[in-house]
Amino acid sequence: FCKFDVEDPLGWQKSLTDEEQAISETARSFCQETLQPKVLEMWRKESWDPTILTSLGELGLLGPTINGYGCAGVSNVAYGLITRELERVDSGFRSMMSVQSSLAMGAINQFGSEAQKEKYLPRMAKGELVGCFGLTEPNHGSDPAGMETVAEDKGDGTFVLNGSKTWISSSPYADVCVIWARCKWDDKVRGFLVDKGTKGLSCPPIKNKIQLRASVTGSIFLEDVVVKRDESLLPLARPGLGSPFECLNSARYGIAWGALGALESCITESTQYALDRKQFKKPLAAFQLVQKKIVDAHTEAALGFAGCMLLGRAKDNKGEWCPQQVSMLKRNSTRKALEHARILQEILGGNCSADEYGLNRHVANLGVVNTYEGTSDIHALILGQAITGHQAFF
Ligand code: TGC
Ligand code: FAD
Repeated sequence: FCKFDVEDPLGWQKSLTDEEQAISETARSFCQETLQPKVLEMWRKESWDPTILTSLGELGLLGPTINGYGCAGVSNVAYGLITRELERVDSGFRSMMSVQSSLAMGAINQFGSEAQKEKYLPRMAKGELVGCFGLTEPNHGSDPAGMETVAEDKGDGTFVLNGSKTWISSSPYADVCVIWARCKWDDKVRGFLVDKGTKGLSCPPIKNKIQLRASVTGSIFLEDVVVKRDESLLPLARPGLGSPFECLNSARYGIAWGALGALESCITESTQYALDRKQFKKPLAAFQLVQKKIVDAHTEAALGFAGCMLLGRAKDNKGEWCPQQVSMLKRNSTRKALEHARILQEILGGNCSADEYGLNRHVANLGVVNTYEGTSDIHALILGQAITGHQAFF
């Protein structure tokens, strides 16, 4: 037999390449040495620290799967390892990175013109320019097909955008907003790039969140915003929702890894607490009920990572993968992480109220991680349709 490895019970990490191992270690060192000491103050103040993105950029961790344009061009497994390390500290940091990388840079890389890629991607890869992704609207979250934001073609090489987006990660600090809007001429959704400072664009923050406080979230208001066709329209985005959903596939895949990173952090902290704290003259860790909580969480984290690894390798080997697999893992990781983080929180007793314990932040954050990028129930319906052949959305 091999020795039981508490850090990697099922041995999925043994198949990482040397490069993936090195990227994971780089990400872990940065997250533990630089982000971990900052997170509590950022959480309390709901603050934004621009040096986080520039530091991630210096390490080659932004838009990491993109080839060229100053990006590292690493594997999808490596991308998952990065989100795991960021979310081990706080889901807000992973959110910041995945919105920049998968949603904003991803949209420009996949659907932008060469000029747009040259203009934005190298500086976004360095973290000098911040991107955001505006899909959700006040009246349309799970059903973006009902989108009310509109684009009108003025016939002189310009479009006029009107509408509003809500709950948009990083929008108050974004230098470029990816805006999905319904085009008046054919009723189809297309993507537009809108630079900060454009007349009629405003992105106020949404303050006093009770989850994800270490990530800044805002609205986007577009009032008669005039943009130039060549500079703004993403020419390769297919008319319709398929293109924004392709960006979501990548971000949801990253969340599948990241949420398990948050769960790992909860396991580490609660296990140490259980070893240190004594009741009835014994460490909490010596009680059967406490051990069961820790074992159940370990098991789900290990199984979850094994699934993420399978999907990551399928993506890397240009093998067969499909969005429903991403839905299954995004849903499973976020549900299991939230369920078990809540159970592990019981080990802290009255300290479950203290924000100094990262576990309490993770429990709060994981509520929103279950919700954005498609709620748990929306992913259940995507899978339900694939399994039964019946769509049950409406
Ligand atoms: P439906 O008719 O099924 O599809 C419309 C078109 O899209 C295509 N498609 C996809 N393409 C690529 N990948 C996917 N995953 C795709 N899913 C669908 C589809 O083939 C079709 O193409 P075409 O060529 O026929 O036009 O769409 P529907 O309107 O019925 O919607 C289905 C539903 C409910 C599953 C979808 O609307 C959905 O996923 N809703 C959830 C919305 C969501 O996830 N929003 C996320 C906003 S971004 C965010 O939350 C960022 S959080 C910050 C962070 O990540 O940290
Ligand atoms: P709703 O769609 O109103 O859903 C409410 C409830 O109804 C949910 O439980 C849902 O599962 C359920 N429901 C809806 N339809 C059905 C159905 N057909 N059958 C059964 N149940 C149903 N969006 C962006 O575009 N960009 C971002 O950067 C971004 N960042 C975010 C950051 C934060 C902190 C948060 C909280 C949200 C963010 N979002 C972002 C928005 C997020 O994607 C949406 O909140 C999410 O898609 C859900 O939409 P909604 O809030 O409108 O909920």
